[in-house]
Amino acid sequence: MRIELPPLPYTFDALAPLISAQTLEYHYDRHHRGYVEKLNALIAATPFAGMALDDIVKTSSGAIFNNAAQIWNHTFYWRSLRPGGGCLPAGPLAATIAAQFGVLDKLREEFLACAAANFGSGWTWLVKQRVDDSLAIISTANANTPLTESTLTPLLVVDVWEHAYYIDYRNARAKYLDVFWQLINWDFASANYAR
Ligand code: MN3
Repeated sequence: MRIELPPLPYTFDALAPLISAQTLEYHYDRHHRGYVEKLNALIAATPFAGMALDDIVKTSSGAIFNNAAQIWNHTFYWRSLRPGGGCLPAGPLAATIAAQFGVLDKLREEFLACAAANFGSGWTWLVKQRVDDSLAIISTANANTPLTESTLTPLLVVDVWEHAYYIDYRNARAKYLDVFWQLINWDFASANYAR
């Protein structure tokens, strides 16, 4: 059983002009697909062949982990974005944001500061801490992912690897982070929180 590349949930030009079709084409069709192809080559004839992607991420290390986690993280990232943005946190997530941060702009400020400070290549996540349903903002390096932490439920993620923004914004990560925030799929995050 091959690990499959999940379909992009929208067209390459759906996030333009904030994130260009060229960026999405490279990011999805080359980077994301590349991790899938590498993983399938790496796991052939190993005990990981035939395992579900989540289980590979949770039980592997080294190159197999890096490629498997990058597949999972990218699939989660595409779903964290929504063409046109335009929705807001809802339900229990909205209530927890209000209780913990007061206004959404305060969460924005803290999230974007964490993402800006994520040194090198990595991911910045909004997560639910299962112990008390509180929110936390965490950065992970390289392919690392909260999927491996049984105490955390990921809600949304921004990819801060340079390949996510270099075509559109060169080295200006802050400009990319600003457009990321405009495109967040809060319906996805709210559903993850309520789970
Ligand atoms: Mn990426």
